[in-house]
Amino acid sequence: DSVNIPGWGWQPFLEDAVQALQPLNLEPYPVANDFLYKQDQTGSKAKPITVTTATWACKTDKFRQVRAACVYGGTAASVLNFVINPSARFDLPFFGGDLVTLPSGHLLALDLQPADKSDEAHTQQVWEKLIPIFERWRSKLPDGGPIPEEAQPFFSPGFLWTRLPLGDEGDQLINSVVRPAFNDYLSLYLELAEAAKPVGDDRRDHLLKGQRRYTDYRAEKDPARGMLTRFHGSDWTEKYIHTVLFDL
Ligand code: DBV
Repeated sequence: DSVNIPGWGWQPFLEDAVQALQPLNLEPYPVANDFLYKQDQTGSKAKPITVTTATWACKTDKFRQVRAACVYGGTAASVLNFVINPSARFDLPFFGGDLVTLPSGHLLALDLQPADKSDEAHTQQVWEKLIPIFERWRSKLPDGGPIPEEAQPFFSPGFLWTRLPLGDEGDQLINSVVRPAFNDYLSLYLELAEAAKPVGDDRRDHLLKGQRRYTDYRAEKDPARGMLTRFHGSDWTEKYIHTVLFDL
């Protein structure tokens, strides 16, 4: 029902998310076997490191796809990339969480990302509720620094983005700030989804177009491409990105 990779540090976050989704009627979201659990060796011949990429996915009546990409390669990498893709029948943003540990430190991103940032009917109600939550947690974290200009259309003003050092100091902030922030963002998202009413065909088509722009951008610019290619090869990685991670 969840993912179990021995030693994987993001397990509690995925368990919180799966728990929060429990009240919904979760249906299976099929993922081909080769992408459900992929294990390879990386590193040198003398010091091989086993890397595992596992995928958890489901859907509901309002969510086209809920999926977690979980990567664990010991000290080399540990990632939870968690995305909720709403059905275009509902005027909802995406839920996006990117929790990344690399030898250089932690990179943490949380957001409710718009399908169309310029559309007030799509953004205003979300941002009103999101910004107070964002302010509360942002004040407790260092800023993650600039993100590419071209990525701006896909982020909300509630984009929580930080880099933390490895070790006790980072771990403390992950437990006391990042985990509750993740849960606050997710519970706001689920609250918005619960209240959402189906939209008409024209609105659906408009939202779908925005969702496609977002998904195409994420697939094209996936920052994990290099890492996944190193771990599992380019054929597997391209298929994973296009048919599982960003499959709209
Ligand atoms: N990012 C993904 C998927 C991943 C993943 C599917 C399966 O979209 C991991 C794994 N993100 C990942 C890795 C890195 C980042 C970085 C491995 C480090 C890349 C590296 O340094 O080699 C947020 N993630 C990033 C960066 C940003 C985001 C801004 C830094 C990019 C850079 O410095 O070039 N990802 C981005 C984002 C969301 C997201 C806003 C949604 C909230 O998932």
